[in-house]
Amino acid sequence: MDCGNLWNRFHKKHRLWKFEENVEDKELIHIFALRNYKTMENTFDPNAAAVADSGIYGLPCTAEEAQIIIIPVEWELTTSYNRGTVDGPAAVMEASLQVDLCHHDYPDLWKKGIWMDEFPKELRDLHDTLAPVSEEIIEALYEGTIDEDPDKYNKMYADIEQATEKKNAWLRERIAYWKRQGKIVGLLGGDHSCPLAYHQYLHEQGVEYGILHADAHCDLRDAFEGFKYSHASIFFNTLKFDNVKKLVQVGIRDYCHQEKELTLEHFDRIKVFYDRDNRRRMYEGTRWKDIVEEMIEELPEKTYISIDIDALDPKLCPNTGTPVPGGMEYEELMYLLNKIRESGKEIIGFDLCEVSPGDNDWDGNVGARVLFHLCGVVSAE
Ligand SMILES: [Mn+2]
Repeated sequence: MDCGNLWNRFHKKHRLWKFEENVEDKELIHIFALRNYKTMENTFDPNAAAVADSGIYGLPCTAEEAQIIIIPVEWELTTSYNRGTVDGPAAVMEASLQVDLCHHDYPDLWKKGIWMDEFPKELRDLHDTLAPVSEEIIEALYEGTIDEDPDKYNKMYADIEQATEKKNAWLRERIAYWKRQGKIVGLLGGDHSCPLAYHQYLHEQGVEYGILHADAHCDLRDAFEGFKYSHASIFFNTLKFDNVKKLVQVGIRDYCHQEKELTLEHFDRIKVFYDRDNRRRMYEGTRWKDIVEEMIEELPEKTYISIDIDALDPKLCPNTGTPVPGGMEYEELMYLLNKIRESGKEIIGFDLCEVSPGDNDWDGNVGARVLFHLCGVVSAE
């Protein structure tokens, strides 16, 4: 797959909202929005194939009509193994057009409207400028040459930190903007460092909540490879906010000693349902239903859902940054998500990260379906 091309097509579509300085284009946006509005109300056929230039999942709704807003975050400066998740949002967008709209559990989901927001080109450009810088750092770490020129590398680390803070500030404002309009807001990564901005926003709002975190990794490292805002540190950074009452992790099967010690030290705040333990309990006759109920019991009334696609068996995400054998089956995750909704918990936000396109559209296809299901879960009455 030519990711550059995919990215261009995606941005061509979404840049429609970005030509603010150009009146002619503004009019075009208006006409475009109006036509889609009429189509959604009167003639949209949810059984037909998606047409080119329609919105995510082929839906014709405008941002105003949509109940659910997905903010794409094209960012992966700290990915240490396979890169590519920066193009995850474009891959999910593209694959979403192939998803049939009659959702098995939430058949009316499409009527609620899902809108893929913009990701400013200047932020993507900033990312692309710094990607080689972070690659050089990781290379120097690997080669053991990082200490040879501390000033140079400190400056490089600082540039990446600064850029990430700029991106996070933009994201916090964007989340706040849509929330003020009563929208349900989800983030689509990018690497797993991306949702930190969402937790910063919830901290600013003073919301007390818990997090259901599905992942192969704990992501509890106190910085990784020197990167403060590493994908492997998202929950170390998030747990610094004392309004985050509980972290419930599931699918975990690859972690370091430091992370395990942290979970033991903070056993009242971090509950890990290790993949191998879950699996062995099931081999011995415990039902997935019972394990899921234990997870839900740990969660406070307000719950945020964070999904790293690598929580799933790597057959479902072969191109993700750090695939690990084992993992959850697709339907186990769907079941867990449904049970959270059925429990009556208030789902206050969500993200899906680490979807990474390879040379076919499989990872995007799975990602688009996980995201569609998440949208059903968060918008169900
Ligand atoms: Mn992760």
